[in-house]
Amino acid sequence: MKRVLHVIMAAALCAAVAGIPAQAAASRTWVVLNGGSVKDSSIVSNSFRPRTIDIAVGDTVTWRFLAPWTIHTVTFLSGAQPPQPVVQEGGKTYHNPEIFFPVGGKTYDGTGVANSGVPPDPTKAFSYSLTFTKAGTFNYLCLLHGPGMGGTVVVKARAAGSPSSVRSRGQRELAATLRAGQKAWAGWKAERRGKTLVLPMIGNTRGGWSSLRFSRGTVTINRGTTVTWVVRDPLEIHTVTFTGGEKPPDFVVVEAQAQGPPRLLMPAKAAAPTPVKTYAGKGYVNSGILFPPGMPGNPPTSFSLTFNTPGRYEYICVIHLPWGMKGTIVVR
Ligand SMILES: [Cu+2]
Repeated sequence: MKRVLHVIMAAALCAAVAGIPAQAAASRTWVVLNGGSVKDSSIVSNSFRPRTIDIAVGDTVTWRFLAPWTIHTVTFLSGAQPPQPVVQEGGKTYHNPEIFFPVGGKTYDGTGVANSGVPPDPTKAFSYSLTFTKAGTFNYLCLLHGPGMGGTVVVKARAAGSPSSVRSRGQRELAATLRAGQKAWAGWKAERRGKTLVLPMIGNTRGGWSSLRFSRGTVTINRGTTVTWVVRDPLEIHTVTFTGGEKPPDFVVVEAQAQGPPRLLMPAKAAAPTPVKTYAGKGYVNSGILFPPGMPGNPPTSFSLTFNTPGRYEYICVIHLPWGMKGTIVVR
């Protein structure tokens, strides 16, 4: 009996000792790629790569926001509702500071909000790190592109993979994401419906990519044609804006405050539609913000203009001008 007890105790001791290296292993840092684009920014990754990672309690995840123009957030809401995109103040519209500025500390235990905020200088690389102190499965999203742009961190007693293999998996997944977007974009076509030409703006949640272009090259139409731009991308908002020679409005205007963080104005000029149905090259004409299909409240997803006057008309998306989102309509 005594002997049996010794064997059991020895086995228990072995198990305990075997458990020690896992618990005492140095905590590790895992990298997740945030955003990224092809060279001319025509296709962007609106995804986290890898989308799901397994880590151990005490490990850190670093999200690398790939420069330039990775305007995303990494946000753990712990079940809370995402903040509204804009707030009204004194008759003006502001981008919600709860989205744009960081919230929370350096660790996350599955409770409260942890938000990276938007990179303060989107021309430069940026990173955000969180150390996970409790086991669990934690979902996060980009507050600007979510919930279609989301990811999961699975925190266990120990992690199966290695940071280097996860890092190369992220790079492979990002490359595949951009290739899928390029392939879809290569097959893009305008759609003719009688006297209307439809220009779809495309993207794909499952694929994790968006196209930031209006058309493949110049679109040539006969006078009397109506062009309809329509957002079919579940991840992005856009505008169709003919500036008529004016300086394009910014989508985010930083207003410094005497104290605290700056306010981020969304100028009405950029966001609001102009009540114009035809275009002949004069004046400022704007679709206002066009939204992905099927959003709550059914905000506009498309915009139409009829062109009766021959000419060459250039337009932009005021949101994605830094990515080179411009188009040209030639009317004959
Ligand atoms: Cu756009």
